[in-house]
Amino acid sequence: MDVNSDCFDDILVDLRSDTVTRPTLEMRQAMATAEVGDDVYGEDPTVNHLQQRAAEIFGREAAILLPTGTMGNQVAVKVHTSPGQEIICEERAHIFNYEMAMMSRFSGCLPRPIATADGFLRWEQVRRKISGKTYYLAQTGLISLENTGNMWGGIIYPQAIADEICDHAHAAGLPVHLDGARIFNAAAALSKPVAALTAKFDSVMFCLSKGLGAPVGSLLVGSAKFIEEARKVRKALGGGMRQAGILAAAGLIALEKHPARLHEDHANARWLAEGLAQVSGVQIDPAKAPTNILIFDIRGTGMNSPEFCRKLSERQVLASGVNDETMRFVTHMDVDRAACERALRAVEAICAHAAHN
Ligand code: TLP
Repeated sequence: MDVNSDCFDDILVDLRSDTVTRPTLEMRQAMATAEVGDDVYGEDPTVNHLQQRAAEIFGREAAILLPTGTMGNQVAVKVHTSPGQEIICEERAHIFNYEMAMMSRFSGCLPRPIATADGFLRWEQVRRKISGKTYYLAQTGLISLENTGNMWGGIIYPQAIADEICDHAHAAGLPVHLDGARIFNAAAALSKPVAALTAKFDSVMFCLSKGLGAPVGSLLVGSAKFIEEARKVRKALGGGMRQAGILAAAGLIALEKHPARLHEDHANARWLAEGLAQVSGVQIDPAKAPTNILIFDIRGTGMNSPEFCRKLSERQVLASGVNDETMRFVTHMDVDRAACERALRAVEAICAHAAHN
């Protein structure tokens, strides 16, 4: 029996997130036979191998495995900042909206979000939000960017804009962190190595558990000194795992093999976006969805997102609403073109039905 099969396989199309993928048979076999040790002692050979490969691929001195992207981002925030500082990020950033206010709770920092028209911070906007050196102002401690931009529809930072922010920030003595949960999607779409996209950042977090399809795991990469500090903070957060080689074994397959297939998810997303753009009441610009995430407006359908999701689920399609008026579809390893076709037919049907009522 295929260990991945379950009773929903034939009917359910799950577009809620690329986090929903289940490990492949190859991953499960690698997990079963992984060499392990106690990683809190630094003795898990499979974890060490994964960390070394991540550091090599990103052209960095060191890397550390963490259970989640959230922990990776928050460990980076803690290492880069001191309590009472501010962190500049974009208004829809994951680090600001979906990480349980941990910048404040754990690092004692105040987020300083900036609204943008297109999801990309520009140096000029950032510059204006950097605190003056007056003694009574909370000082800026960190700038954080996100690539791809999740809630902006998987958009890819133009390299020159990201580089300019990093260069000026460094000149001002400020570190820049990258939430690169889906940086491999950006790299695949641009046919560029992740190292080239991320070279100027002080630290990069990326996820194995999104488009790369691993069951668990994110890595933080940076200088040896930064990662040494990150190891202490990870432990403080309860993220010191023991025989984590079981997870790293699946992660290694995700890291080495799965970047090469991300273009399939992008082609499926583009195909879906083009289909959705034809549906009356749905608004999406396929040209603005370069990777695997589609964010689209459903106001014209007369339905709100909970209703839209409910009607889709009645047709065996799972999706999530970003807010009342906006939906998100995410393509991934476990949805092929046929599944995307089923999802599009479901959208067409519920919208046609809504239009008649
Ligand atoms: N994103 C999840 C949800 O939390 C929204 C998703 O389904 O997209 N950075 C970015 C850009 C992310 O999209 C996510 C997860 C994270 C960080 C956090 O990763 P995890 O879920 O591993 O903590």
